[in-house]
Amino acid sequence: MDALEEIVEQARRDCPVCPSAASGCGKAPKITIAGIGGAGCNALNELKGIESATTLAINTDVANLRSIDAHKRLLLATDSTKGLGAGGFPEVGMKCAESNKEEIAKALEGTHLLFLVAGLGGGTGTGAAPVVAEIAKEMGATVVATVMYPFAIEKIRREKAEWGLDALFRSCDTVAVLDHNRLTQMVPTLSFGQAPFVLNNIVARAVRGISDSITCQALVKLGIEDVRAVATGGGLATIALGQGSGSFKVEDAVKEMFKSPLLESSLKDAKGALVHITGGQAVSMAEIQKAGERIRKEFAPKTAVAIGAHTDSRMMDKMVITAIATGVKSPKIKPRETFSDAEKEKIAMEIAAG
Ligand SMILES: Nc1nc2c(ncn2[C@@H]2O[C@H](COP(=O)(O)OP(=O)(O)OP(=O)(O)O)[C@@H](O)[C@H]2O)c(=O)[nH]1
Ligand SMILES: [Mg+2]
Repeated sequence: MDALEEIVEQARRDCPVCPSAASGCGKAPKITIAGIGGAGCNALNELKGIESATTLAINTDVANLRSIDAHKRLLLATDSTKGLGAGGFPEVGMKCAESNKEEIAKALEGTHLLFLVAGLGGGTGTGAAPVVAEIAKEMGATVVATVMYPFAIEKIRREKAEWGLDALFRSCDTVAVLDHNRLTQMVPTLSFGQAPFVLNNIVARAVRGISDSITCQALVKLGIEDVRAVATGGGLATIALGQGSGSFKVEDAVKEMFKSPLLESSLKDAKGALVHITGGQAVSMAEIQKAGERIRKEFAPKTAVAIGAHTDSRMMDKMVITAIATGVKSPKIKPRETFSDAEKEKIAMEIAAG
């Protein structure tokens, strides 16, 4: 073994799971990941132990908040909701957020980049997320919403989801949509009950990957300004994952990623992409570079691609890629105008009728 090989061996042995764990994240930009409503807060439980961002659980439902492991928890309390949730009414969720603007602003203080996570179709996530986004934008943060879209059979929820999307497109830089229907198309064996947990996990992986790449001593570090450049005016986005191991890990991981956007859309036409590559101990820097080159080649030449990478010693020979692709087009998501009073009334009556 020559000198270089010996140093490489030693690095392999001593390399911590996340280099940031040993070095600390220093004076990094402040990233907040806010879960809003039941689904958004549940997704935060998948981010236990995260150091690169502050997790903030926001809900009108005190019982759900108690079950969430987050750095900060904020109850949107009003006299009418009494900590029992917004009952499926986005307008109630919106009012609760508006009545607690100061508390929300305080919880977001100093944030440069905000990831909002919510399930659309209920009252709190749908109604409060756009208000939280507006507050963060006023404070100068870049806001990326990652939202989960209801199943086709949940007709009333979908109408509310469209209402929420419309508001989010107005208030956020980027709105990444993950569609429950698309997931169950991609994995037909998945049950109705399992799908939400899978999406929570995917959202958590994607935001954690980007966050770790910005604030930690990543193998390939993402600059906050690169992330902001891709996210600003990003419009409709989605998330995709790919993985591989063995001799063709790079080819397999990249191929899977481009095949697997969690919203019916083509990643190749994306305006921008925030990509995070995680490689196990046995994955070489050359393989990570090769993956980066391949990813850039697969996207259209105009796509602005920002790539970060980490080593995870628990993964050995495996490579996992997560991407948030912005500026995509989807036949399913056509943000509509805000509902008229008559439409809101119609929806309220349909909900009351069950
Ligand atoms: N992906 C995912 N979706 C969920 C989860 N929980 C609920 N959902 C879906 O997300 C949408 C919104 O539900 P919730 O988040 O429970 O609603 P909420 O925002 O808390 O609103 P209220 O309960 O009315 O105050 C619905 O379509 C649910 O089916 C979850 O843990 N993960
Ligand atoms: Mg709820």
